Amino acid sequence: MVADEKKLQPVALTVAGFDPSGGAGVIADVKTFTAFGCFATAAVTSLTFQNTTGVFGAAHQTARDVRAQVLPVVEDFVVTCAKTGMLPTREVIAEVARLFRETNLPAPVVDPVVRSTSGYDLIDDEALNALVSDLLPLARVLTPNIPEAERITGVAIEDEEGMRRAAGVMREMGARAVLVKGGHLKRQKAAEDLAAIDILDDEGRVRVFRGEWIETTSTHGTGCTLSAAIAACLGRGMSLEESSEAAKRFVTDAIRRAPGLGRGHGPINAVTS
Ligand code: PXL
Repeated sequence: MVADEKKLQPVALTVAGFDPSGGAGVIADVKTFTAFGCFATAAVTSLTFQNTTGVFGAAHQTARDVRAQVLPVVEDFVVTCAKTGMLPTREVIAEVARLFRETNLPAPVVDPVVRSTSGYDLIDDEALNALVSDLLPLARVLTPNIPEAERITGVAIEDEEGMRRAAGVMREMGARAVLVKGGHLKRQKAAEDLAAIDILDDEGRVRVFRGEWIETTSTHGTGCTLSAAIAACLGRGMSLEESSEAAKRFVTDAIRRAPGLGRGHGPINAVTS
């Protein structure tokens, strides 16, 4: 019985940055994979130096070292679901795209991480271009927030209509599916009840998710947690639509249960109660 359960446990892989303060990156991903019953594996693309008040620097890993982390895992385990987070350089992105093309890794949830909540650029312009050309076509779904969607598409987003338009543009750029997260809308435009809206365009099928808006500064790691939760749910056999809905609920609960740590943008609590 126990052996059977273990055999059935999906293996999840994250390829992302490391946040020593635990709120974002691979620590958030591993907690989230675990909360959804997946066995967590991780490859680190960048060691960041940060806490809730800011990002103070980063030691990006080489493409070779990222490959050297991922390959042994893929050669030994059948990875059921995967996500990418912070991919800091063009070289790392090209290598990660090669790994997804050349191995039996499943199509990843791609979180196009560009900038930290505190305003630190986690990747450079060249890397963003590579992300669009190399990784966007391989993704099961791309999960940009509003600033990321604006930077990728050049579309200025001020409302739900703008989010739909940007999602459509990213689909035209070759993405199979796009989930545009509306969490930044309220801060940008003080729009009443638009803030907790996310829009999913899955191969042209558009769905709007409306979640409760929680007024808080504890939002560090929400993007990492959401994309990891979507990957985990896909790994458990749920559809992308079901996965997105369950992931949004998980993030909303995690924000509500934030531990209240730190003096800046505090972490959320990505665990099941
Ligand atoms: O939330 C974006 C993000 C992703 N990955 C890592 C981060 C951050 C933000 O700080 O540190 C490692």
